[in-house]
Amino acid sequence: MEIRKELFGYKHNQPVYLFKLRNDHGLEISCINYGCIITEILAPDREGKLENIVLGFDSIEEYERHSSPYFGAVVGRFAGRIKEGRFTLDGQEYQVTKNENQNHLHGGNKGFSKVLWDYNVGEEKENEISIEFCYFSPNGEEGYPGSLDVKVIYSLTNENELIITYYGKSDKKTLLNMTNHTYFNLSGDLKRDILYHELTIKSDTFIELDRELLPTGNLIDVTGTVFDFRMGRKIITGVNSTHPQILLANKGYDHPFLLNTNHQQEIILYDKESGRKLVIETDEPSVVLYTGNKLGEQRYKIRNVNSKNYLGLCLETQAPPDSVHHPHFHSSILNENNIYRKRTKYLFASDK
Ligand code: FUC
Repeated sequence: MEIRKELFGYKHNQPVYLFKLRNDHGLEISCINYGCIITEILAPDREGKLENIVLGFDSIEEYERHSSPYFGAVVGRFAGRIKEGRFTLDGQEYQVTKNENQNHLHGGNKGFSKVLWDYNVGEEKENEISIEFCYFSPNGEEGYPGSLDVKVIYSLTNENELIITYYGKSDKKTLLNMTNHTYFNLSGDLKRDILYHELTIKSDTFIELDRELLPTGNLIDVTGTVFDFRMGRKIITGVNSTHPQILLANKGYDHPFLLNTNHQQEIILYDKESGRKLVIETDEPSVVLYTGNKLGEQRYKIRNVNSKNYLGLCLETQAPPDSVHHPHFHSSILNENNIYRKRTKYLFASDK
């Protein structure tokens, strides 16, 4: 197994590095220390052919120009939306950046996804290589309370797993809810869109959204709806439906699902044509499924392919959005000097 480091570009005259983690089977994860962005994942199809299965760019300029889809980035401090960017902790009111109309989204203007992180190549273990990214977020950054230290570790194993571990610690009570915003497309080198990908999610319940894509607070039973992924379902069956929740999210999914189990193959994405299969296990309480319903709004190239809706889909393992306004949701409050630790594992398999 090996890690290679290359210069990727410059941000404010500071070098941005590209790290390529490769295991003995040729599986390769590329990431940069700007936003901890995963730029490329080369994974085998059923014949063993390695092709890229994520949306990403080859230059820092493109990531800056097209930042709104958050390709491959770690988002935080808070993944998802906070209504009006306002919340109260211990009687103290806080206003965080309103960067999507009147609401807060994915940590604000820069958040964690548009800043440079420090990096360390992890100690090599027998079956695993890793890269660690660290960031210090000062008290008040984007309006959030507390000086916060965060660390994100990407580990690649010889079992074709990527393990993402997130750590955080704040000197003041705050909110923390990080995720990775990779868009997967298992067809390989973006040959097709994701509409015929089949997705399984072990979830009985999803969170209803309003027109601004904020949770209404209602938890809805998936039974008998296009939100029932328990037995597997092709994305197109939902996108083509007239379910009001699908129409409101720009003809697609952009919804949090509460997970029934943890660490038990709770999410499986499968592309029949290539045979690629992605199996996700997490300790997070929910996953936001976003099917790229807005990727066609602007015209640009993603590695020679025109951006368009449904070119990739995100499986954002995280706690539910806007939880500060819904006491029955899993809380994302991090107490002073407590340790935040979350872990999600992605297995790149095939149906062979
Ligand atoms: C997801 C969605 C959003 C959004 C963004 C890029 O997490 O919830 O609606 O547009 O990604």
